[in-house]
Amino acid sequence: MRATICHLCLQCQPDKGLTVAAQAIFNAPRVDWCRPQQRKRTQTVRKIVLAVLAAVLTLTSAFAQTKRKVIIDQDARGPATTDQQAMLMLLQSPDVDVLGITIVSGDQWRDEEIAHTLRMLELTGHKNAKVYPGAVFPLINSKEEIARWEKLYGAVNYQGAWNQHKIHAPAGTAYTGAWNSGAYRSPYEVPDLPEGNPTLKAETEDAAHFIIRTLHQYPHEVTIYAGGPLTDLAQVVSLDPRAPELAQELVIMGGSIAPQMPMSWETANRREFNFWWDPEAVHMVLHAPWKKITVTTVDISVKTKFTKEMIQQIGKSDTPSARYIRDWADEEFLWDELAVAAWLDSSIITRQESLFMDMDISHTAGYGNTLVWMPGAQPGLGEQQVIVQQDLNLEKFYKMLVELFTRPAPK
Ligand SMILES: [Ca+2]
Repeated sequence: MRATICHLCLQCQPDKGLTVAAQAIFNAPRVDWCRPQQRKRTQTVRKIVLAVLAAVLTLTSAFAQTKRKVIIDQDARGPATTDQQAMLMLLQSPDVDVLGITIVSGDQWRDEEIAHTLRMLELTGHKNAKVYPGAVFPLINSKEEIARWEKLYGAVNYQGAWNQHKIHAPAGTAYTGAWNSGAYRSPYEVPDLPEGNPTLKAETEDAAHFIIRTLHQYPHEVTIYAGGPLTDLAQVVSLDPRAPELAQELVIMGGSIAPQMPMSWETANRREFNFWWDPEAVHMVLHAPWKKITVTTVDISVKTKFTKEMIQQIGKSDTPSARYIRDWADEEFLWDELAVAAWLDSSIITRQESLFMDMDISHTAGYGNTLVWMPGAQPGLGEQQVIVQQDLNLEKFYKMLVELFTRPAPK
C-alpha cells in the first residue's frame, strides 16, 4: 500500500483512486507517481481535447469573420413588396449577419412598416432579428410643401405615405400593382395587417443611435444597405459626422438619371421616390465621408421584373420564406432586391459608371431631382463620387432570388 497520493487519481477518479492509507494522508504533499502509462494516457487525452477545442474555436472564429455584417435601413411596405423581399434576401443569405433593421417612413408610414416587418420576421423564421424605429417625417419636405410644388409645377403621381387616395394607373404606364395601391393613413395609424398582426416588438433605441453605436462597435466591417428615403442616415450624419468613415460601404437604392420608360415616366426622369421623399437628407448623405457608395438607380431597376411564373416556382417549395412569397408577393420591378443582390454577388452587375451625384434641394421645379456629373464636370461642392449600376446578368439575378427564397432560414 502506497504512502503517497497521486493527484492524477484525485482529479480523474477521486473516490476510486484513493487507498485507505491515501485517505489517511489526504493532506500530505502530493506527487506524480506511479502509473506512467495512465499518466501518459491522461495527458494524451488532454492534448486531444485541447486540440479539438482550439480547432472548434478557430473554425467558429473563421466562420464569424466570413459573414458580412450589414445594417438594413429601409422603408418597409408590406406584406411582401420590394421592401420586405429585399430584407428577406439578406436575412436568408447564409453569408450575411444582419445586425439590425432600421425603419424609415417612405412607401408607408414608419409604424405600419414596422408592423409589417415584424410580421415578416415571424412568418419567415427570423424572429431574432432586431427592428429599430427611424424617422417618421422627412427633414424639410412635407405634405404642404408638395401641395405647393404641385400647384406650381404639376402632379406627382406616386407619393408613398402621402398618397391620399388610390391611384389608378393610366393604361400603358408603369404605375401598376402593389406599387400604387396604398390608401392614405395618418402617420401613426397601424391598421390590422392582412398577413396577421405581429406579437414581436420593435426595440426602443432609435435608428440613428443604433447605427452610430454599431459602426463604432465594428469599425470598417459594416455595410449599410439603404433601400428607402435617407432620413435616418442624415440623422446619423448630423449626430456623428465622422460615423460614415467607420462604415465599410454604403449601398443605396435610389435616384434616377435617364431610364428607358414610357413617356409619362420620362417626362419626370430625374425624380425617383426614395430621393424625392427627403431631398435634403440625400444631399447630406451624399456629402458625408463614406469609403464607398454604390447606387442602384431606377435606370437599371426597370430592367427587372418579379413575374408570376417566378413567384409560382418559389411557391412550390415548402419553406417559411417560400410560403411568405407565395402568399403575398406580386408582380413588380425588383427595385430593392437588385441593390441587395449586387452587394451579395457583384458579378450580377455587368456594366457600371463612376459618377458624381447630388440632389436638387432648390425648392424650385427641380426639387428632388437626381443630379449627376461625369468626373471632372462636377461643381466640387463636396458631392461624392458614386458607382452607378448600368446593366446586369438577369439570369444570375433571378437564380439568386429563387435560391434565397426557397432555402430554409439560416441557423
Ligand atoms: Ca424601399
